[in-house]
This record gives sequence, structure tokens and C-alpha cells, in this order.
Amino acid sequence: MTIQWYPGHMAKTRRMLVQELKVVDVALELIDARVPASSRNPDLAELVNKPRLMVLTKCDLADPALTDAWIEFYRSRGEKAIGVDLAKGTAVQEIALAVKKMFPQLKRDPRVMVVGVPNVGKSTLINRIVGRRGAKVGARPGVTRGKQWVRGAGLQLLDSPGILWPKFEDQEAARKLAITAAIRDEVFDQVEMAQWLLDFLQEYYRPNVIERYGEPGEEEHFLETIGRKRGFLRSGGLVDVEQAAAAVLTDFRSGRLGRVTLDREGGELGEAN
Ligand SMILES: Nc1nc2c(ncn2[C@@H]2O[C@H](COP(=O)(O)OP(=O)(O)OP(=O)(O)O)[C@@H](O)[C@H]2O)c(=O)[nH]1
Ligand SMILES: [Mg+2]
Repeated sequence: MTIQWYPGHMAKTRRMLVQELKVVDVALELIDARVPASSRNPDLAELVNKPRLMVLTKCDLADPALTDAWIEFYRSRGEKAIGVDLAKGTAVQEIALAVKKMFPQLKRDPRVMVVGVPNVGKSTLINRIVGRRGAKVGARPGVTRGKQWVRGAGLQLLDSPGILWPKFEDQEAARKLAITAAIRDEVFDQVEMAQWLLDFLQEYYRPNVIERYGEPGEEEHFLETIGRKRGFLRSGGLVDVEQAAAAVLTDFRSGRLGRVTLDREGGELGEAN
């Protein structure tokens, strides 16, 4: 199966970022707190030759204990890392302050590049910092189409389209990015994604699953039980598992399955333990 998660416009964005880095003072590297290893671009450290500050977004949707562990882990490796909830705006001003403190001598407003995978919250963060809707946002990958400088709060912020990287060393990282909606839904089989997610949740967040869907049946796959309970039936009474899968993914993405982190180790945290 050839999977196109690295369309031409991402290569173009990457070239644009390299170009803009020449005039940028600092890069904010956004990673999704639900997938703090899988949403980290392995190319970025090499690409960005400027100071970096890691921002874990969507902390409100992630497992708080694991978010703390990941921040601790990255800090222990010498990274600057801050966790934020962009839905509420928690800790956003801390980021603006941290950036300004980095450049006390600068006569102009610091230029800040905001980078990360699609849908991680780059445009939302910029809007939160400047306190207005300067950048377009949306709950699907690929909302921002071109670069845009947004000024405010004593900063110049560069919004850019999300980028992925051409190769995933493990397919699991790609799948997790699809589950968190960083990769378009058309790329992976939704039923397979939902089944994987249900298995994962049953292993690590069982009470959340039971609370939302009840106990899985013995005789059939969990997705069928869920679909039948919700009345997702095709003609002839067969359960529409595609529809059930879409519902499970929507539940997960909106936090209705509780606060969940999918990267328990992703290699890196495992190394630290
Ligand atoms: N719950 C929650 N939702 C968030 C958070 N940050 C962003 N979102 C939501 O995530 C979605 C994507 O946000 P955007 O700011 O458009 O993401 P982006 O990184 O600019 O995405 P692209 O431009 O597509 O690359 C929106 O629906 C936001 O409301 C957060 O911290 N918590
Ligand atoms: Mg955007």
C-alpha cells in the first residue's frame, strides 16, 4: 500500500521554512501532548538552526500524569518544554514571556516561527498569543495554506502549514498521528484505526471505555457492539462498522473518551525509564 501523507505542498512548506529561518529568532516546536513522541518531527532539530522552545498542545485532552512525565523527560534532555491547553488558553502568556526573555537586547519584536504537524494548534496558539483571530483555525489537518506573519503582544509570529516527514520509521507513529487527526482520514482505514484505538484503550484506560460504550460482547467485535447500540445498521440488519469507527474516532478526538495519551514510550520515554 502506498500511503500519501507527504504531499508536494509539504515539501514546499519545508523549503519555505528553511528560507524564513534566516530571519527568525526562535522556533516554537509544537507537539501534541497525546502523542509527544510520534508528533515530533525527527528532521526538525537538523532543520532549525535557531533556538527552540517545545510547546505541548492539547494538554486538556492528554493523560496529565504522562504529560508531566514527558515534559520532565524532554527537560532532562536539555530541551525547553511547556505544556498548554489552547482551548482555555492556559500558560500561553508564559510562552510569550519566555520568548521575550530570550532576547533582552533586541531592538525590534522577536520573530517567532511556529512549526508542527498538521492540526496540532499552531494557528490557535498564535491567535491566543496576539489575542485576536489573526490566523484561520479548524478541526482538521491542512487548514493553513500558506505562510502568514501575525503581529501582536510584542512578537512577530510566523504561521505556516503543518508538515509531516516523508518516512515513518514505524507505522504505529503514523497510525497514532491519524487517530489524533494530524493525517487526513482518507489515508488510513478508519475501521482498523478504531479497532487499534479500542484495544489500546481497553488495555490502558479500561474504565473510560466501559463508561462510554459498556462492556464489550464475547461473540462479536467491540465495534459491532458499539455500532448496534448506537443503531448504526445497514439494510438487512448488519452493523455499519465504518460508521461505528467514525463515531469512536470522533469521541476520542473530542475528549469524550477521557484524557488519553497514546505514546507511553515511543522509544524515547522508554529510554529514560
Ligand atoms: N482541546 C484542545 N483543542 C485544541 C488545542 N489546540 C488546538 N485545538 C483545536 O485543534 C484544531 C486545530 O487547530 P489549528 O490551530 O487550526 O491547528 P494548526 O496546527 O494551525 O493546523 P493546520 O493549519 O491544519 O496545520 C482546532 O479545532 C483547535 O480548536 C488545545 O490545546 N486543546
Ligand atoms: Mg494552521
